[in-house]
Amino acid sequence: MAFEYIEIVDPIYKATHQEREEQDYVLVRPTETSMIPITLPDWQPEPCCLNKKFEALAQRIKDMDVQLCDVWMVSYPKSGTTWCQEMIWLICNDLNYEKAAGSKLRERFPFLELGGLRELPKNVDCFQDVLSMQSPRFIKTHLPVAFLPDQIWTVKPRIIYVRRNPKAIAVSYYHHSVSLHGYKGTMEQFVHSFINELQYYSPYHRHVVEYHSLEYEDDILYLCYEEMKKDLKDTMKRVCKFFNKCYSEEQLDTLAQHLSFESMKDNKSVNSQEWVEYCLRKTNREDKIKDVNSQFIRRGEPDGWKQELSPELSLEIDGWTEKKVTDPDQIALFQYD
Ligand code: PPS
Repeated sequence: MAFEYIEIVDPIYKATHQEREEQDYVLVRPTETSMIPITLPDWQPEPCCLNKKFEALAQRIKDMDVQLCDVWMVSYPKSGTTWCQEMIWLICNDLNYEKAAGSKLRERFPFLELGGLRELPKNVDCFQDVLSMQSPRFIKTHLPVAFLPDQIWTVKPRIIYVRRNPKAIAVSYYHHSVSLHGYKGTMEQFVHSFINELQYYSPYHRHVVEYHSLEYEDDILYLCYEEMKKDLKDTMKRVCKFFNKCYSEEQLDTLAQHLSFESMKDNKSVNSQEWVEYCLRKTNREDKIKDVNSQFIRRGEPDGWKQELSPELSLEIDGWTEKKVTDPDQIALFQYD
């Protein structure tokens, strides 16, 4: 077995997660990691918080065929993945806005392990969608390094990794969990379970550090949500260079407009709003459909967390980062203020 499954006994988890729609959280520890080209000394992957459903997918993902022309978009949840997916897909597809509008982002760029996290509608099988896609395949995953297919490390397709301020992630992830997972706890309880590494895909810092410690030559591109907010065109140009694509300034301006928060929010092909509505209806919370915080493309601000996170919780997140990240080379990955 390449994975070990560990029951969660933490009382915070017990107190707040039992009322979730999905209760079967579990810690998963990869045990076969010799192929992974990671530069961290004495590295061992930590157990990752996932759902028991993932057991049916874990080995299939590990053993899946990888293609050189695959494009793998990787992130910890709520880091700006959807924003990057739309940017990458358009840059790689000759800015074909018509084709983009004609099919949902989740079909153009499926979420590999979604079926291993939650119950999906009967006709949806995201893993199969990836396997049946025509090349080049665009694949979204939140999985940590040690869960990726073994063939990644020999075939070496392009990987794009995006990171975001953990305080912004905490707030965004809380609202996501309320609307999509029926989370019943408070923001404070949520942040505490995030700090205790008991949200899906936690531990957060290890996720970021491991991807930034790969020996993967020039085939990985690192992006940052806050840098995209500051200068989207600069990030777009880096992505174009990574994929050997060349567009005029005018074309890039049009793309920047297409990727703006306001435009993405109104774009049914990318905003996953029907998925949020499906989850709210399933749990008899139709009244929440119009709430600002139920919108998948919700607030889109780098500093929005300042209005939602108490100073105490903000300090707790700082203390958590200081405890988890002591290597001076890694500290910069978590400096946002
Ligand atoms: S997920 O569910 O993990 O795939 O979510 P992810 O796409 O990674 O992150 C969602 C947050 O990204 C914000 N977002 C944007 N911000 C700025 N500009 C654009 N165009 C944009 N598109 C998505 C989205 O609003 C979520 O952040 P919050 O802070 O909740 O608004």
